[in-house]
Amino acid sequence: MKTRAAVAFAAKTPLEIVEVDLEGPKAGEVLVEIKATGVCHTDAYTLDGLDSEGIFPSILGHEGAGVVVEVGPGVTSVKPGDHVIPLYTPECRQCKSCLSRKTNLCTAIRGTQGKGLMPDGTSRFSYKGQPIYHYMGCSTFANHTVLPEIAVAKIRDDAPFDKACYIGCGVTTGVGAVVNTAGVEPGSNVIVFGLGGIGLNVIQGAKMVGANMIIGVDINPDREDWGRKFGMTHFVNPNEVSGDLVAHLVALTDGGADYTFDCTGNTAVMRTALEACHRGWGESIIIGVAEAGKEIATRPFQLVTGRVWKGTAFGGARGRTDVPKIVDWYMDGKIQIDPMITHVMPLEDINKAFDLMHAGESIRSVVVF
Ligand code: NAD
Ligand code: AHE
Ligand code: ZN
Repeated sequence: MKTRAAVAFAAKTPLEIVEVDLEGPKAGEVLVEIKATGVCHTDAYTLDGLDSEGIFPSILGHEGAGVVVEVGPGVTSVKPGDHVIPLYTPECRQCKSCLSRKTNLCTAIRGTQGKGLMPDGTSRFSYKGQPIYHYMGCSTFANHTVLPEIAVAKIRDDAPFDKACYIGCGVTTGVGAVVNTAGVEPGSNVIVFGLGGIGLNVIQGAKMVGANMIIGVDINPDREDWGRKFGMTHFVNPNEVSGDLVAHLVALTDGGADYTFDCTGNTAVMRTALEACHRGWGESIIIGVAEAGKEIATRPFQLVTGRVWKGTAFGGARGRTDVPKIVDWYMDGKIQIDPMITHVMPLEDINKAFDLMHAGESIRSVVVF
């Protein structure tokens, strides 16, 4: 079939809207009509050529929601008409990682996914006879995409696509980092670095679980109002702190935070986040994705004295199990999504979403098909 897609033909080049060819689903795969997709900073990082796994030409996008149109042989868990969210972290429930119960990082198809291919080692997309690579196993910047059955979460029919799509990455990552990865307890003091599409969801997750101080740190002063909307109690703009930022945050939290979260992808910020943790028990969670070649550093003494450095992908969520529950949280009013979606646009305008993000003017842009 033909479908409309925003294709990344090369790094550092605007996406081009073209009609691509899409092969139907093979065994164990499903064809999904994407109704809406968010644009996450990770899409920008790959388009900017900063992802060591970035491959071109490809169809980016990993924060979508849509409807199953067709299923391949052997598919049992979804059927045509089901509403689904594509999962860049699948959940096969059979691999060593899924069975361990210690991680959400299913390994069933990670090898081919990282090469921009379906599990059989081929692409379903092509343009003028040349293959176009998949991205993060999702490629939601296409009106139709093919996904392995283990990489779709079936969700309730009454959840609006243009909001539910955000649960495909940003909401689940931020709220999940608090609930699943850190396990923030009521009364904890929390510092969130970077108040964008992910950080604001960390803030609302921290508020939901009853954190005490929720300190937001951002170099964009406009983010103060945004943070306060979702439960932030204190705001720190590093550019307005005279002296050492770590010392300032440690003083503000009477010895350091119980939990800190990096939502910037900046390795210098990651160090600050670790060192702003309380001696003896503070935990710092890395959410941000750093540019290829970047490394983190700190004095080992920071860990010897009890601080813990952790990371999280997709908020530690097991997609097929947890995503439908997060959709329920949204539909029941336990978490907010609508105010964070600052811009909605047709596919033709998708490059504006990247411009708005880089200018610090959007929290989330959503493309509707
Ligand atoms: P965003 O652009 O919406 O937000 C980033 C925020 O960080 C902005 O508010 C910006 O002003 C702020 N910031 C930048 N530099 C800063 C600094 N030095 N100090 C303080 N604040 C600073 O991006 P996003 O969509 O929220 O994504 C955030 C990061 O999380 C990205 O690196 C993205 O790739 C990553 N991410 C990771 C996962 C995961 O599963 N681990 C999932 C989604 C996104
Ligand atoms: N490909 C990059 C790493 C990118 C990365 O860490 N991605 C996160 C999701 S970001 C969503 O916005 C992730 O899920 N990581 C686990 C995984 O298996 O990819 C690189 O550095 O090579
Ligand atoms: Zn993302």
